[in-house]
Amino acid sequence: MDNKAREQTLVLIKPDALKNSLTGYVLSQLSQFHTGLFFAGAKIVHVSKVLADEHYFEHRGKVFFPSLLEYITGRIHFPDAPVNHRVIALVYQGPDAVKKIRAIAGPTNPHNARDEKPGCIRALGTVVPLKDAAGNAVGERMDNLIHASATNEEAEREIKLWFKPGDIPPAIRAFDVEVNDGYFYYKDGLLSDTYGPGSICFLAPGSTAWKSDLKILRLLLEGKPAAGSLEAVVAKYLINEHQEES
Ligand code: FUP
Repeated sequence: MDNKAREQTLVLIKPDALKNSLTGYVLSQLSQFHTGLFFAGAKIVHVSKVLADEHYFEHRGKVFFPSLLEYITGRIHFPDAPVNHRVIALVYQGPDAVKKIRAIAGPTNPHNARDEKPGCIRALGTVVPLKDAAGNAVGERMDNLIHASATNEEAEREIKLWFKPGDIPPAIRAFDVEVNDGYFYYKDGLLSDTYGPGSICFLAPGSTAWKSDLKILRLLLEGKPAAGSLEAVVAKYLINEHQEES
């Protein structure tokens, strides 16, 4: 397979799409028949706050950020049903995967989507005004049904954030992997290569990991700066390991 054919993109079917029973519609819109792309990976994910924060890290500090995290973790649409705090994460693969899926998803803001591209998926979303304690409008949250990677670089970062290599069949993996030869433990935001009470072993010798993750972990163990955060590496290993308090 050449590099073009290996192109991958991440799609998240968000909690508002799940609540409104739009999963079938989204999958149909994105199907191989319409896009020429095929599934490389799929999983149901209980979105932890750490995973949400890493996924949307470029929006940290913006007025809508806290509400965006509440939304993607499912707390907005299922306030009384933690069992429904989940999204469907998908990897699509094939030539121009990023561009094709973004085109079908449509503009970020559902109001713009309706004006500029009626019929796109996000045209069925909604925009919710955000207010401060005094009731003044301070921004808006866009409930736009699906996430779709915006560039190939973002697709690589996002796929490696949501998926372990083992979630994707070896023959269709697009990013380098390595068989790990060390122990990596995590506890309270700290990384270690030795076990301590309460720490979680998230990678053991013999398991296959993204090469770039192992590079980050080895540098962090040596106390050196790395190309990514510990949380961004660990978050995927903790996916579906426990249910967070709502
Ligand atoms: P996109 O790549 O289309 O998902 O768009 P952005 O990265 O710009 O935004 C990420 C998410 O933040 C989108 F789902 C929409 C949301 N957002 C808001 O809720 N309010 C804003 O003012 C801007 C973005």
